[in-house]
Amino acid sequence: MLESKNTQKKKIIIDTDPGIDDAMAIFVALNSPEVDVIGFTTIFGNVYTTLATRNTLHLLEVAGRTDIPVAEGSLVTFTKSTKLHVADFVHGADGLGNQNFPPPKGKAIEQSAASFLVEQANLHPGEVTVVALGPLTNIALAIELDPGFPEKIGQIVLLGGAFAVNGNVNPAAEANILSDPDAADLVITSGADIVAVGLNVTHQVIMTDADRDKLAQSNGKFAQYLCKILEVYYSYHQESYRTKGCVYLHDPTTILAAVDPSLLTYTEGVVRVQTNGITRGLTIFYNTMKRFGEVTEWSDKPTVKVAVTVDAPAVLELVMERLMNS
Ligand SMILES: [Ca+2]
Repeated sequence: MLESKNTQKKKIIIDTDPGIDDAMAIFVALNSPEVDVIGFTTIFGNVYTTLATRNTLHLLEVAGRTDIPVAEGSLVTFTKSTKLHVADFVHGADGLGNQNFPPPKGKAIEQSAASFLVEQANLHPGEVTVVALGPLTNIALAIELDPGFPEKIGQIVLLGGAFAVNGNVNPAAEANILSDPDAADLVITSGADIVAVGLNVTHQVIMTDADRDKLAQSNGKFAQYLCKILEVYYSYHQESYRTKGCVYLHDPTTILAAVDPSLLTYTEGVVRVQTNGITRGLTIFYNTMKRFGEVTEWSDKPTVKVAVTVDAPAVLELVMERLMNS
């Protein structure tokens, strides 16, 4: 009976690098009745991949959802580079606010992230949404493993890019894209049904100190857990953005774009990613209006949807509700 109910829900796989706002996004997803989280894949980004795996397993133990498989992703970029950007100054050395949680009891499955993604896309063609909250390496590897993956996957909702705004690692680049621009360009031009949620949108969704107080006062287990790890994330924002008492909700906004796409509006066009030079990681959107006189690097590439506006109060309200009623 539960089985038949679940088939009505959107199946999602979360590709993640936890990460404090990843933790928040994972909890929101697990407490969203509209979706059925059928698996996790892990990737470097906020932390190295092995720590991302450990943190994902840990978060599933906190949530009491060790039934969901976790497949470990690539340890290196798509071009096999081991020179990775990790963001311990944003999330703490352990990725989860320097809380030194005990190691998880669970283990990742004996299957790579790319192979798991391909397997699930073949099992449920057109029905699986991948929500990519980190660099796009695993998705690019899935496409390399099975060139039919873009057609078989239902949708890829990705957190990445900075469309007509500055990046968050440097003026050009957003962190997830800069961490593996080659993978990002391959995925975004693959022809898959793609929704890109960039900084232009996620910077509008802000959690304040007052919201954090509400979490602390609620009895929700996710809210209580997050209050333990959020301090590092608030400190980073205060230092980097010269703001006081507020943080951006990048990953939770992206999860909710998969849960309820009507929370955002979108435009459609071709996106290319700069893979070298001082603007490495830059995402350039072409709205396809102008017919250029010459063939460009954007010509004949498939279009993607790019989020342009967000109902920020509604997103925040949903995040709060799902963390507090847990
Ligand atoms: Ca993330």
